[in-house]
Amino acid sequence: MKAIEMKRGGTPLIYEEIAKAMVDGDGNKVVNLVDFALNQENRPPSEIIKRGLASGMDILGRLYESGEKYLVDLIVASDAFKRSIEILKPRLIESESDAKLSGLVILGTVEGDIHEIGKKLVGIALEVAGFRVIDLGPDVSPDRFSDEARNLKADILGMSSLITTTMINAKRTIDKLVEDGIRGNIKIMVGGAPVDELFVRKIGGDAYGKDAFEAAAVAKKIVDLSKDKS
Ligand code: B12
Repeated sequence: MKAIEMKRGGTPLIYEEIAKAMVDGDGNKVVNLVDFALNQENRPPSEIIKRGLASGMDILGRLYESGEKYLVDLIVASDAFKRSIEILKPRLIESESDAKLSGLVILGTVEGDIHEIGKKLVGIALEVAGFRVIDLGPDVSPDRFSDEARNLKADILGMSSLITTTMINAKRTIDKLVEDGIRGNIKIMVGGAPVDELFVRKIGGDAYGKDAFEAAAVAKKIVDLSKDKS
């Protein structure tokens, strides 16, 4: 592959090329460009995610909303995103990992919602920050969240919701933790595109994170706060 030139002003074109290949639905090209950016150009994995993959997915999401792209385009892009994460993950953890264990986080997408790319990125960012992460996957019921939280004695529960109508299942999960008597033992973070700080506060959560990198910073903060209290 030819060396990737720099845009005027020094912005590497490779990120735009990754985003464009996502939008064009060329999954193999996305994966090849990610591999090239990482291994030939030594670009930081976090930048490849933010400025390439997530940026492409954002553009695609808007085109889907306006009817110019279809569900099948989202599926192709999601598959390329997930394959790219597999390439980037070992390097992210090796280059940026914080050696000491910060605590145990269980993560999942709320009931009724199958979106999981954002959650996977949050999981990686938390591992990089030194947390042990157990990912329960998508479409997790309040009962299962509560059972796992109790059995695993998790420090933090992270819930993701990408669909407006399923956001309420984050509240149902918190209610279930209260009902099971374990709400006081665990900190709760909620995120996902339609979620905001106000919503998290209203449903009785502890923290909101706007993206994977903020999620890791916030997780460290709430774990430290709970340690200070004990
Ligand atoms: C990719 C995608 C899909 C893929 C998902 C593949 C997968 N395995 O994940 C597929 C094609 C399967 C899909 C299906 C559907 N989708 Co869709 N999808 C998207 C799209 C384009 C991108 C989502 C994404 O991956 N973004 C990239 C990641 C990196 O960003 P992110 O998810 O926002 O995550 C970041 C932050 O939010 C945050 N975060 C996320 N989770 C958490 C958790 C915690 C604890 C914290 C702190 C932070 C955090 O950090 C993440 C990383 O930085 C969005 C549009 C959009 N712009 O969001 C629509 C979108 C979410 N989908 C939508 C819809 C409607 C659907 C379907 C119902 C469509 C249908 N008719 O079948 C189905 C869902 C069925 C179901 N029951 O779940 C709507 C939701 C509308 C709404 N507000 O309710 C959206 C907004 C598109 C739209 N505008 O119409 N989708």
